Amino acid sequence: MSTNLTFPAGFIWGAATSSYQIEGAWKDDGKGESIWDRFTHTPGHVIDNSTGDVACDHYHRWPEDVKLMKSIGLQAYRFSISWPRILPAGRGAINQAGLDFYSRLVDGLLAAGITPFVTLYHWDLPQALQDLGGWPSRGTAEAFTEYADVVSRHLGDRVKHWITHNEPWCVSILSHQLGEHAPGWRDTAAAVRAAHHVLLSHGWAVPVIRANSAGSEVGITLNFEAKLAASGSTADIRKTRIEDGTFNRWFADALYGRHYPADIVDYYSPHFPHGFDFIQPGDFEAISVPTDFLGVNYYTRVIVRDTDAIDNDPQTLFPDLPQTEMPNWEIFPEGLYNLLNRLHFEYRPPRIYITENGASFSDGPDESGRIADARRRAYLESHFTAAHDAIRNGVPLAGFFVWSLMDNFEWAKGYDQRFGIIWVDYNTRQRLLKDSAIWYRDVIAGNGFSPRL
Ligand code: GCO
Repeated sequence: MSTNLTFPAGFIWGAATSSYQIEGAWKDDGKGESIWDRFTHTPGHVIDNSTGDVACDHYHRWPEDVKLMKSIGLQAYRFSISWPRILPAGRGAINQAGLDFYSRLVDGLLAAGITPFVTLYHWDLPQALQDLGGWPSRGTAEAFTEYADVVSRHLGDRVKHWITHNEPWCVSILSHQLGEHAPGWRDTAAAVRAAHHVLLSHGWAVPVIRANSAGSEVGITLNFEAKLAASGSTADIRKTRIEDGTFNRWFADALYGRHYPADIVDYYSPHFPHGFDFIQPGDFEAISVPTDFLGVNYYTRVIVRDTDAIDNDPQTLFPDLPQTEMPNWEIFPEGLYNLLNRLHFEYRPPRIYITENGASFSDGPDESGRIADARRRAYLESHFTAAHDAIRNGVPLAGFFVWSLMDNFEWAKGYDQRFGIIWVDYNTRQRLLKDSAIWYRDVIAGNGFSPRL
């Protein structure tokens, strides 16, 4: 028997994108260079050496994109602002054309009845600030606060939902320790400093945004992965705890007033022979400023095995687990349920939005132009169900943003991975609704759905 899953009244259904992944127009109308422009223009960083120079050309096609959002019935749209479009040199002179672009977009969304959720930083740091040291340097946190001030002063009358940062783990560890994202560093100490300054800049920006945007909600988006030890061995369990700590707890603990977790401070300390001297008095108070919501990005689970431990026994083998087309991204909706409960019970954010969840599947148009992406629909359905279960369990989940509104530039994976509920033809830039978008339209209209069992 299929049960109708109805969400609470007022639950917000949306979709998400980010500036560098969709806008293109990388040097139009006075925009400055970003670290992603520099990174993609340097061969070897992106799987197919593609760039976001044109991407989905959303910068020019946004009116059509807003129409598509309206046709799906989206209630909210999460997008990010390109910092170097607003402040080409990172600080100082304002590029009015950049502000005007976002101002028109916000007006267009509001006219279509779509609530804008603005992310201030989704990774496209002005290259000029990178040249001064980037996130490992404290000055970047000051610059971010000025940037947040400029944007919220200009859009704050109409934008009432603000996300300071998207995924500080990616900004810091993935980009500065693992070298996979811009600026491509491999320096653990720099990565930990970057993480601190990203969090600090969040803390400094929140009161500034509040002052400029009366009655607004302000929060931050973290990415979480479910981490599971591959076996009951001491080595695997220890490694899993460290992965959970560096990925999940480091950020949430600091934001919710617990400073950094002691076990991970120990873990990082060999990289800081002179101590964590980049942490200054007052920093943790700033970082743990109360916020209105926590944004949660969730995609997958990671099974952790300590391959360095020589005597790592016993070994447990997992059967083939269902995956999306992102290499090794398992489909694990229970992880979302567990995560939402964990966040609610451990950190008590007043409200949670899932600011990203979705799946990469490459299904494209058949001869009639139909895109039968049944696997994406099934992925979303299972994760919506997990979200519904969490709400029933008391989690204050207030909205769900599907990643992504449209196929786009998937960072180091280039255009190979398609996360959109809208298909983008990268030759013509034509857009087509996939079946998942049509199904999502019905979910939104009915504020729920009947799961296919
Ligand atoms: C992230 C980003 C998105 C990605 C998405 C799929 O989580 O990496 O917020 O920009 O495109 O997550 O990988």
